[in-house]
Amino acid sequence: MFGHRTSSTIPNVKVVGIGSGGNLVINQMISQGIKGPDYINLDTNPHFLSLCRAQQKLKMFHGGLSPTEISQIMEETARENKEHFSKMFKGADVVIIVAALGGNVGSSIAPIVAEAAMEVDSVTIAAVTKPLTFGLKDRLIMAEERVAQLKERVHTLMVVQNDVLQEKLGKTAVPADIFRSGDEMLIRGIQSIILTLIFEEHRRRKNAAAIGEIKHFTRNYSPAELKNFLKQGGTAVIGTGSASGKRKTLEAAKTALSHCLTEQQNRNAEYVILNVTRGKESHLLDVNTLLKMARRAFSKEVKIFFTDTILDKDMGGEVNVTAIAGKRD
Ligand SMILES: Nc1nc2c(ncn2[C@@H]2O[C@H](COP(=O)(O)OP(=O)(O)OP(=O)(O)O)[C@@H](O)[C@H]2O)c(=O)[nH]1
Ligand SMILES: [Mg+2]
Repeated sequence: MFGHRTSSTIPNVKVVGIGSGGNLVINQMISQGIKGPDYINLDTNPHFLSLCRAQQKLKMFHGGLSPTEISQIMEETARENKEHFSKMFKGADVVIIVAALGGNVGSSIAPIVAEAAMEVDSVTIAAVTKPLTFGLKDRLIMAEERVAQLKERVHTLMVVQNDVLQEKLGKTAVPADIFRSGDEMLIRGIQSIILTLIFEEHRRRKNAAAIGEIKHFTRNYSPAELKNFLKQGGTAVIGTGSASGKRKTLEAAKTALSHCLTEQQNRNAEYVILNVTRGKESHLLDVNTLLKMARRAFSKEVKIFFTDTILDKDMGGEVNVTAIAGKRD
């Protein structure tokens, strides 16, 4: 089912953070207790790396260089280190590369790390943020170039656009709010993929409690099928919503789906990963209504990978819904 592994093996997922933004996301995922994948921190700053939390850390050297030199040198160094990256990914069924584009480290190294992951035949996903436009046009142009490079070098590319988040959060939002919201989006998107890919197997082995507990799947749900969609090559957008109160699941789903729809190109999504996470005390009410809502948003034919997860951590009465809408290019 998953590469060379047998169908009874839980797929190996590796999530690698590159640069400050990417590694902050990894550290938060670890702090939030998101179990399942192997985490890797990759950066050039030894002090920053010493504060990072993954089991595996990889330091790339650069020192005493001017900002204009850094990007090029870093790319060259990354290329020289490609073998290390490949070794790091050996045996991974899925590699998820996380970076905030617009700086030097993540932007320069991520495309080469992606090449390494593709070469070891892992399903390769990049989950990145694009910087805010204001005042920093150069950063945005550079980030656009890196997005284009990544698109050529990964199977599935997920881009969170900080500009879109800024519009949603309104005028009073400061950059820190936008970054926090972007990080949260990446975290929830990656978590949904992990849950959907590996929970079925955990559930079958009756050790789902290692990560949480899963309640429902849609009929014909198959992690292998999701892996195929992710491998077919394309783009995906992430939408998130949270709500409490009477119609919380539907409200949270509406917000998550409508965020996906603001990204026009995904109106014709071929698949949607729809994940509900909630505390023990919340009840998931109407799965069919939820699925209908997703079909109405996209199309009748859209393939929905639905998971409903009860997490150990106390979520109070709140429900989170994450939607990832993807399509081939
Ligand atoms: N998602 C996220 N983005 C951030 C954060 N802080 C800054 N950014 C944005 O991410 C871009 C890249 O910043 P970093 O992640 O620090 O870049 P880097 O890859 O570490 O490279 P350096 O230029 O060496 O710092 C910046 O231009 C900001 O737009 C954050 O906390 N989270
Ligand atoms: Mg940095």
